[in-house]
Amino acid sequence: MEEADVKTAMEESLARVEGGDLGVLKRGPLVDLNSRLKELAAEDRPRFGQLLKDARQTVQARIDALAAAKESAERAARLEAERLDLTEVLPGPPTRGHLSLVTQTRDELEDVFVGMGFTVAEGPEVETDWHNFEALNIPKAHPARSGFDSLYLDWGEPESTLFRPHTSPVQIRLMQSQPPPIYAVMPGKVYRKDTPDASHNATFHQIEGLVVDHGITFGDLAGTIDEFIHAYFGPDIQTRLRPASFPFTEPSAEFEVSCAVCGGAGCRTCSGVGWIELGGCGMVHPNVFKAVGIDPEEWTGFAFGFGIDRIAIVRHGIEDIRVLLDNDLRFVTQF
Ligand code: 2U9
Repeated sequence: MEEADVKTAMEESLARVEGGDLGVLKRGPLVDLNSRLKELAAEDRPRFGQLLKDARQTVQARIDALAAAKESAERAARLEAERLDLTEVLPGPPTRGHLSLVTQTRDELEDVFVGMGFTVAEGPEVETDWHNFEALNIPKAHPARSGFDSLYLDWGEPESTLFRPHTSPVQIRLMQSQPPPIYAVMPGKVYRKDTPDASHNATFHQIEGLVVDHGITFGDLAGTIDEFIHAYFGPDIQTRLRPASFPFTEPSAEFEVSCAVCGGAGCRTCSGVGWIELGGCGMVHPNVFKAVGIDPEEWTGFAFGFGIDRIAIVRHGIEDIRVLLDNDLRFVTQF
């Protein structure tokens, strides 16, 4: 081996690097020379060893430079491809955002109930099986459980924790945290394992109410519903109650309003019947009171619940509930 061999091997290696072979120090002429070091006389080996090392360092420096250049070119290309032009200036005065129709409706409903002497309570969106079902007189085997299409979390025991499918567990927490009398509404987001259609979203908003006091009757319930419906929809709307069945109330009822679109004559919005079902209500079941340690012999109460999204589309004559979540500006800017 001559010094010239090292020089030639280095030049060839550099040429291969320029040609794109960035692995030339793993398999290439300098590697071959290195393996021939042992053929040299012992006194020559250190000198050639050093020469080869210097040559490898020169080649490695070029490899590093090329790799860095390649990476920065790729990055520049990626940035260019992903570039967003945020400089567009729309003609006319700047537009301002506003609260969504659902939030506006929730605020209006809260105002109505606060005006009637209710407080507003909130609770967690992820609930325990006990707060959501057991305490509400819906034990494990109850057929109503399957009707909730619940979304369970992979957390703790199987089916012990879920996204709440209604805001009723907030009433349970409230009754546990303070003694009666209670006059409260609970608005909030709820989750069901539903396929969205024109009248259902899988996530929607409810507002429920709870009154617990001495001597509360079904008449108080009917009067309260009538009052808030007139406060929200205006004086021309009629309300009515029809018998229903819920595990957490007894007796139970559904409440309906006369169709705002046709005035009760029958149209597409009310499916020709002149009435639109808004929600459910009833007298709090004694088992629910027992679960939270309230004596059902001393206290009575009523509860009601309805969808905020639903009441908003009825009030504004919107045919498809899904537009509430679409964020389509043609819809959003109308409210
Ligand atoms: C407690 C006791 C009783 C709340 C009630 C309903 C009937 C009801 C649904 C209507 C449409 C909600 O938006 S919706 O899916 N609600 O039918 N809710 S009685 O009863 C309670 C709640 C809590 C402790």
